[in-house]
Amino acid sequence: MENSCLFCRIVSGEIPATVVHRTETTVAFRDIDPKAPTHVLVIPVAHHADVVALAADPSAAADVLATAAAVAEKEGLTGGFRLIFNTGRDSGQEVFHVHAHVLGGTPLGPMLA
Ligand code: IU
Repeated sequence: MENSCLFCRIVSGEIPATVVHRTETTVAFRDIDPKAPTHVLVIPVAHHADVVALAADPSAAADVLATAAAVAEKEGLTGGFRLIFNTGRDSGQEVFHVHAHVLGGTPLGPMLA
């Protein structure tokens, strides 16, 4: 838990979020500025700045992926979905507590259009 980290404060419940799924090691909540009909962020409870740091914690990484899959099922994304980890400056990453964006609910088109 890092007090200055917004997503750590969502994990602790100090900052409200619309949580759609929670496990012992992960939390999934709706993005406040959704880019698709379903736009959920999946985060590990443990603070890791980005996916490079998450990769050093294979158990947490696997849990994030399993929660993303559970969210897609719960949200009824039977047509598929997109999973994005923005990582570092060039990606536009804004929040430095790793999060997987689960996007779906409509055909999303080519990723880099
Ligand atoms: P990024 O991958 O770091 O660029 O994405 C950060 C996301 O976090 C972005 O889609 C924001 O809309 C979202 N978000 C949020 O859901 N709740 C917040 O309080 C803040 C950002 I700040």
